[in-house]
Amino acid sequence: MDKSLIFNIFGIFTIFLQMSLVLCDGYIELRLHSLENKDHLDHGLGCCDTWPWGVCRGQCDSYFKICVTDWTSSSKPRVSCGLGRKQTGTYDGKSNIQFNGNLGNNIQNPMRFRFDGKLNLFEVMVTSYDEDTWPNPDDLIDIHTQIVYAKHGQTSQNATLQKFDVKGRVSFLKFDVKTYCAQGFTGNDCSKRI
Ligand SMILES: [Ca+2]
Ligand SMILES: [Ca+2]
Repeated sequence: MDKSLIFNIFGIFTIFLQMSLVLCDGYIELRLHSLENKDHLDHGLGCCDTWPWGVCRGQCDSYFKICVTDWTSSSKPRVSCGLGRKQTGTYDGKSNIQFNGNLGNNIQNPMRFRFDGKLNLFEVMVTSYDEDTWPNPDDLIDIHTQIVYAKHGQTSQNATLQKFDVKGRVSFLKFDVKTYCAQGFTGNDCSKRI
């Protein structure tokens, strides 16, 4: 067989493979705004910490685990964190927090998660804990979960901001989410190449 023909076939196959691997491409941007846990409670409705004589210390040492899961395909397990997971630093002695641009552990706020398939529906789950000193295990404070219908913008600047105020068992978490196409992609589902 002619060598150039083989190269052409190989080239076409490679391009086809690349196209079939990346059909859509974009980002989820998640910004934490504030946490309100007025009574400094943990998930069992007790104090996060108590002094040795049994009196509530009055604050939690809060940190957060963030888990983003694609719900577009029902075959995927719930809360697989397939789109990404992160853990913030600890806010020592703080139960009520106004988040700034730095969440600790080298995590910027807003956080950015990449998706590379059709994304219609996803779950944002934020679990908060009270950090304790060894040998005491950390206490679960709350679980905030929100299903989000994606509204893809073409860029971060023109994406629709979706604001949420999610009530957990003992606290409220405010955050917002937007989704948009990666550079080089466009369309309602970020599947068209520019
Ligand atoms: Ca504790
Ligand atoms: Ca603690």
